[in-house]
Amino acid sequence: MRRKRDKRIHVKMDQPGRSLRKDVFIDKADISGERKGQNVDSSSFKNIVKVKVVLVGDSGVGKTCLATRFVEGTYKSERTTSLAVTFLQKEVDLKDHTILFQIWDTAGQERYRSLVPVYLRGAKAALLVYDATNLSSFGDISDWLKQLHQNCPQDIKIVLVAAKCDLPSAVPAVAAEEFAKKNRMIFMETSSKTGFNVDNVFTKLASVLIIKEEDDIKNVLDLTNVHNTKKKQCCSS
Ligand SMILES: Nc1nc2c(ncn2[C@@H]2O[C@H](COP(=O)(O)OP(=O)(O)OP(=O)(O)O)[C@@H](O)[C@H]2O)c(=O)[nH]1
Ligand SMILES: [Mg+2]
Repeated sequence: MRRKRDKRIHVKMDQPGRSLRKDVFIDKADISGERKGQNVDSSSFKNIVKVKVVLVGDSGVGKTCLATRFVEGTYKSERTTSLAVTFLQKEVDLKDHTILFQIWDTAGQERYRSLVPVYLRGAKAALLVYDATNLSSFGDISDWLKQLHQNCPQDIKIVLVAAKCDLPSAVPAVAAEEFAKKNRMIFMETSSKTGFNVDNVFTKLASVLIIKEEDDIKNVLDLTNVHNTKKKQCCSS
């Protein structure tokens, strides 16, 4: 029987990116880009877009449950506080693209805060998570947003995620929606317990990222065309 591959990697606090467990699965070729073009049947060619997505928010808001529900389709109600950061990955197919989400699930505990900026570097997307049953976790999202803007690329795509929406809410959804709109974020309510909207968060993110990818390609093509036209004009005169 084939062994199921573990998609999770625990990363040592002071050495981000280093795998601690020998038996964990990490497709290094995915990360280095070596896999591109391999085993690809030209009739089913998909444009692979790799996206580093970071999960941030206070401790206990439900980041790990969200990532685990999305990647493994499971939910555990026992509390396990994350240590530093955990790495998971999953592909999402959308139109003629495959988005490879490389998920960095950060620890929300105060003692890991100084490490968070290291993990945010190069993130193309972020899930800013608060606990809908906990008003103070919503109060802290401005600080998390500041961290994201200080450490991530300017054009990062952010989803404000209300977690634990299967429980009675202490945060009015309209307030969260307003905050998201003001700060150019997408807002989504989720429950990792029931699975409500969890996949949709990533599908929505994938569609926004594909639009951006297509715009970027179009801009490069436009620039190349302008350059070639100028060159032709120059040579013909
Ligand atoms: N009812 C309900 N409880 C949830 C849900 N998601 C998470 N929880 C509970 O909240 C606890 C904390 O969730 P975690 O995902 O570990 O929180 P975290 O944000 O990763 O916390 P840190 O790792 O400390 O940063 C879980 O053990 C669950 O008991 C949800 O959708 N519904
Ligand atoms: Mg966690």
